[in-house]
Amino acid sequence: MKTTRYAFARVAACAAISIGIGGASASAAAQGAPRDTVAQATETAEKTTGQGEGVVRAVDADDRRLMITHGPIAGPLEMSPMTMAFRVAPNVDLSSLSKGMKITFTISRDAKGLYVIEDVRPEKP
Ligand SMILES: [Cu+2]
Repeated sequence: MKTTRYAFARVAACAAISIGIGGASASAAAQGAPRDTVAQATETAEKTTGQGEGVVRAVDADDRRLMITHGPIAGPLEMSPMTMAFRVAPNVDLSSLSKGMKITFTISRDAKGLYVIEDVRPEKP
């Protein structure tokens, strides 16, 4: 449990950086707007999606976050391989996921720079 918490804290910096790119989201957070509300409100045509592959490192069902070690993500979302935590969309069933599972996933980034996992598919053995 301790290592999981530490890992989430460590990757929070990565998330903070990506959130920080869209300056507007920082001011929204400063005004006390819940992030989920912001994410839903900005679900527009500016949302960009991409596909990734990775391994589940931790499942945080309470905060609806997934820690994933992912490979390179191609396309407009272009990301190099790393371990990071993602927010997970409400429709994704986290109960079917566990540590060590290989997955493919769909992520989106909204106009504010927030990444959300929209879909997760466990890799077939
Ligand atoms: Cu990443």
